Amino acid sequence: MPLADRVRNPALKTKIMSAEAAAALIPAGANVGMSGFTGAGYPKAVPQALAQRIERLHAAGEAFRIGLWTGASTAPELDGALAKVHGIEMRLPYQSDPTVRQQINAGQMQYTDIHLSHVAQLAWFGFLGHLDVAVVEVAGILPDGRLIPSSSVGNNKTWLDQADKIILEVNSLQNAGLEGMHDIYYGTRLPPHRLPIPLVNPGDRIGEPYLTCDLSKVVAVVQTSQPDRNSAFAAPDGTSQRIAGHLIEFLQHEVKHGRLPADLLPLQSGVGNIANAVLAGLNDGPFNNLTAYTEVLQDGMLDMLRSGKLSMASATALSLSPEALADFNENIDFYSKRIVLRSQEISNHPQVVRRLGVIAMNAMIEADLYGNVNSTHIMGSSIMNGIGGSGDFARNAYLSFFMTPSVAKDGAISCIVPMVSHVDHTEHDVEVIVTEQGLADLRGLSPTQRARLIIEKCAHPDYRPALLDYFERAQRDAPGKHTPHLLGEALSWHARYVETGHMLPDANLERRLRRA
Ligand code: 0RQ
Repeated sequence: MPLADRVRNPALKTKIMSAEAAAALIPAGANVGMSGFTGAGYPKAVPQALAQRIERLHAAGEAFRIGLWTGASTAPELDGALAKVHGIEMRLPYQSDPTVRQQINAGQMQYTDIHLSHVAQLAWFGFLGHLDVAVVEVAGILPDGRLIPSSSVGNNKTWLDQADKIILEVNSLQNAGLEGMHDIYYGTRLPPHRLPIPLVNPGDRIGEPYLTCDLSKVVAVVQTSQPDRNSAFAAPDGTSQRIAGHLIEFLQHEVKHGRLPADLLPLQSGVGNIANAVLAGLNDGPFNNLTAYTEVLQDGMLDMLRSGKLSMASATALSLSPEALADFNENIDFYSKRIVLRSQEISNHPQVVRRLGVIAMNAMIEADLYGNVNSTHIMGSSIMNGIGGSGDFARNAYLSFFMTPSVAKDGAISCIVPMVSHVDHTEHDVEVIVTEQGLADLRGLSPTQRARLIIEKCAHPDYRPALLDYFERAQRDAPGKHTPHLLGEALSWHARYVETGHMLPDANLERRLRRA
């Protein structure tokens, strides 16, 4: 559809202006709710124009920063551009941008890392502050003013409902065939008036294909024609393939023992290399007629839809490489019958995740001997990305996997440690831990039973003796024998890395460090 035909509402046509003019409508100190989820469907022109404006104002000695709220991560044109000019005061609920990360960890930017399903409710109750402006990318505007959502939905419904002013970016490069793929549920009520969400199968449509907003709040319509981030995925490496192999073998074992149906249960998969390797493994694996109830639909899921292994996928965003996007655009009629894109409060809703019995598969930074998982922090104090949707799914899933290579930084750090340096998922939410070494099924086990299994199955052989040594001494010397810890020593694993650059797998380390 040509650019001019994307804005079909006469009143909104009169609001068409340049990105610069639209960016000038955002006041200093505003909280701005922007679209965007895992590099899909984020506004491209207005944030860059805003960044240029901020740069000019800063050069003239004027203070100008905003609160930036999104669905999840965005891209260099949004997070990157605004961070580079020091234009973000507060960021929420998720990020994965190197400049944003650096400024958060330097204490120059506030960051509120939130379960993605919680954001809409927090905004509705005003806990995040007042939302001044929404900047939302759409694929088109219908004659009656309804909005065709773009390649992600995220929190757009909430931002459009809550903001005082709305700026729409109409991106003509988004496939016109996206129309009809979305399901926007307007039935959410606030407590105590909530009703069950009427979604019982991953592919159910319970809402409408369009976003709506109060048209009198729209202050600008900006036309763009720019692609999403579309990062390429690295081909699965040996480590990821081994992790995927353990996981798929375990699923087969569960089917054999009648604990999972032959077509499994709806899948949730995080993003990244390991997740993609698992999906590639499932695509070549023995299971058929699978479904997905997930947050992000990446290349691996598209492959499974094409091969017929996956019959239906529900998500809130697409996150595709350039090759996968080309395939998606070419075959959009095929995919639009098999993909439903929803608001993130529904794609990640605890009620629905529990009802469907989702199989959650997420990556982590480290796990400890008792099954607590750190997904967000490096060495306990520096943020990597954020909890994202991992908690929404892990806590409520039928089966919750956390996966990591057994070591990081070329073997200098063990990803299995005595005590995690930061806890995102507690021992109560983590059911299966997988590394390339093996898989530990922790269900029904006590803390000490878990510790033995995690060391035996998941730890790298270089670190196994030191972990076992710690565990045995903790069992002997800890005051409590339920979750035995030597508190003074537990986190010294991380301190050792900071001091020595290597998390020495040697139980005599302390003595040696004292001698050095
Ligand atoms: O560092 O970037 O300097 O090389 O952490 O690790 O191995 O590249 O793994 O990209 O799959 O990310 C948990 C961060 C894994 C991600 C996490 C270092 C490592 C590297 C990244 P470098 P990898 P991945 C749905 C689900 C939370 C959100 C979530 C994530 C960097 O999966 O953000 O699950 N999850 N969402 O070297 C020190 C360790 C380390 C370590 C890894 N033990 N100690 N550094 N690293 N382990 C999707 C959404 O919610 C949108």
